[in-house]
Amino acid sequence: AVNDSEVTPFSVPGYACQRRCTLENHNAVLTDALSLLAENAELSDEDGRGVAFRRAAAVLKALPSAVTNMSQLTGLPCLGGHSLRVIKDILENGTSSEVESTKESERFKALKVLTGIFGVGSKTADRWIREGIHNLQQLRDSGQTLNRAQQAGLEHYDDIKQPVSLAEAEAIRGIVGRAVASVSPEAQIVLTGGFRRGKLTGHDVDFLITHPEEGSEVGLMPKLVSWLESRVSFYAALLISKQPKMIVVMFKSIVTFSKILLNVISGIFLYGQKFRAVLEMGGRWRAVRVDLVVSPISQFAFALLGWTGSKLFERELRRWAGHEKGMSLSSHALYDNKQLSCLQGRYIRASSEEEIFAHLGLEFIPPNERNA
Ligand code: TTP
Ligand code: MN
Ligand code: MN
Ligand code: MN
Repeated sequence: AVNDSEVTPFSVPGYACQRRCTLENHNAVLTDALSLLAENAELSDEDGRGVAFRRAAAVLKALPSAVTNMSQLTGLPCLGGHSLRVIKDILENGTSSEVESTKESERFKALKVLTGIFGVGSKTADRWIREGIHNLQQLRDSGQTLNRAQQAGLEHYDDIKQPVSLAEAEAIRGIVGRAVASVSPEAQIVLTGGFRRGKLTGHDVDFLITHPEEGSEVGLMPKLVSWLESRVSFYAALLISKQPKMIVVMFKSIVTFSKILLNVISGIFLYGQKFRAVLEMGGRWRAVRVDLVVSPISQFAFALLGWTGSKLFERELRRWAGHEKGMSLSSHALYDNKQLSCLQGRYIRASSEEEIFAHLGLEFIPPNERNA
């Protein structure tokens, strides 16, 4: 007789933003395999294929138990023929030949190593590979011109590859928090990204900074950066007393950019700032990637939702907004494309994540269940 669980198909909604997905994953072998194929597609500039594998992996992550039989997958969304073949291969043989051969391929290995350098994307890595550069030593020997971010990325490669712990993230919150308080006493700082979703490690630490008074956040980022840059040794000393193994020795700004959106009719200025830095910490010195974002309070809920992730959850929220609601969601605003009468009315205000979900007609999903 066939076991009940083997014939009862699973059922999940079509969009990841409709699903509650904690860090508990009953199908890690399958989702690791699909994630690797997604990564390979993304590194090969095949974003469509990458998203398809990510969506398939997210469906499996959301299942309440391990898949043991293909018949359980009948009717599940986002599982295309390719993903189903990979799943079948693993259920029948323990591994997928496609995944194993991808993992072992020289091209994939080279793309992973080279794009693992902060500041190096798949296009640059691909160019280098075509010039015969497959590893860090070959890159160093090649005499390629590297920009400032890439130089720092290469110099701190091993550190940046090493996951950041929650304890390190909290320590960095302490440093950045004190810096923020010094340049703007009322400003607030929130840990976002994977740590807000309950992860215990991350590839970086993400912070969102805002000020309770609209407009007072303007100019905060450059002040914050120069404050940190000018007081590095002071902070090193301060931190040693609290966290013996972690000393801030240097703080470098690597990339800055700002986005400006202008709503002409209402005169509301929508803008945001994102700042990426390499925070070098020592004892044993180590470099940690830190992403800082400054948001005006009027956009704070959108920024918080947009920077908490996961990446797929965010993508699915935007897809839901566009396809199901005729709205545009970003980390700055929610815009109703159907409101044609009055331009001002198209922007939908929200002061909390709960309100944004409600505007989108979605059940609120708390951060720790956004691990799609
Ligand atoms: P990441 O820091 O890349 O991812 P993470 O924190 O989920 O994972 P890890 O623990 O490995 O660091 O991105 C955090 C969120 O920020 C993610 O949902 C994507 C989002 N984001 C960007 O990365 N770039 C952007 O420009 C915007 C608007 C959002
Ligand atoms: Mn479970
Ligand atoms: Mn992160
Ligand atoms: Mn980040």
